[in-house]
Amino acid sequence: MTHYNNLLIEIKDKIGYITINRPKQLNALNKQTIEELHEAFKQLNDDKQVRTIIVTGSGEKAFVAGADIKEFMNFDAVQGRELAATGQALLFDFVENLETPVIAAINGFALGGGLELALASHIRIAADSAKMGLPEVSLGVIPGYGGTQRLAQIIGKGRAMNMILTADMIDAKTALDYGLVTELTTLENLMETAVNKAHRLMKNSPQAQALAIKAVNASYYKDGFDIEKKLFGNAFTTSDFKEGTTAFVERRKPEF
Ligand code: DAK
Repeated sequence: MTHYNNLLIEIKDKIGYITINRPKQLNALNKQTIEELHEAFKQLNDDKQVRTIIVTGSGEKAFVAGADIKEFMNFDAVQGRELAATGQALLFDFVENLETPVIAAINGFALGGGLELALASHIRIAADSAKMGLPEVSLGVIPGYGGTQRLAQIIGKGRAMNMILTADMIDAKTALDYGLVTELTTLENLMETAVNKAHRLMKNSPQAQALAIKAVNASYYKDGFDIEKKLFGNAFTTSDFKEGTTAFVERRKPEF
């Protein structure tokens, strides 16, 4: 099996496990992790022994606390736009359109790109201690990995607008009320709950499930994803982006 620096991979009882393993950075997605995730999802999807994939974060604190702010803070508009497009193709669109069902087991903070990864997954289960949000506008940028589209698709435009414009996190109970996740459990029982769900899925036809994923997704492809990429790139030219990301690194509140 391929060696990964930032992921742990395991296959057991027809379930493929992907654990994002950068706990010191709260599993933030840097470029290398996104590339490794692409490889891992591809490898597990191509392995016909694997019938369901569970993705989670290592440690007790975070699923994924977003894209790696320290990495993207110096990007310009062209880099921002390109990286958004590459990231979506490699990971977010890729996962959404995978033939093998993907369960996101949200064990803690799922923020920005982290929530976007969960949104691209087919089923979301969370620990009752988890917190979710799209804090991008607090950094002077917008969700660039499909969040403006998929969040609204899943929880409705009004709630999505509220979450995106306030940049506030919601707790797990609210996420369940919103239908952002379909099941809550304790952190201790999270993996067991995800495994039970995987076994439930595996009773059904994988070929039909692959077709169903395609069919459900088909009704959601509109220009929105392309417009998001373009506007995301534009955000990198603003003074607010510079201020927002610099304030994060300097551990102070941004002044917009
Ligand atoms: N990136 C890099 N490092 C991060 C990080 C992140 N997103 N989140 C946390 N860390 C690091 C912290 O800097 C800290 O590192 P050290 O200072 O120890 O070296 C360590 O993880 C522990 O974090 P805290 O000390 O902050 O832990 P707390 O418990 O106090 O707070 C927190 C937990 C989750 C509330 C806080 O860490 C936090 O607010 N994190 C940032 C959340 C966030 O704003 N995430 C980014 C959302 S924006 C792009 C495409 C998409 C995007 C960007 C670019 N391109 C294509 C270019 C998407 C952007 C986003 O995801």
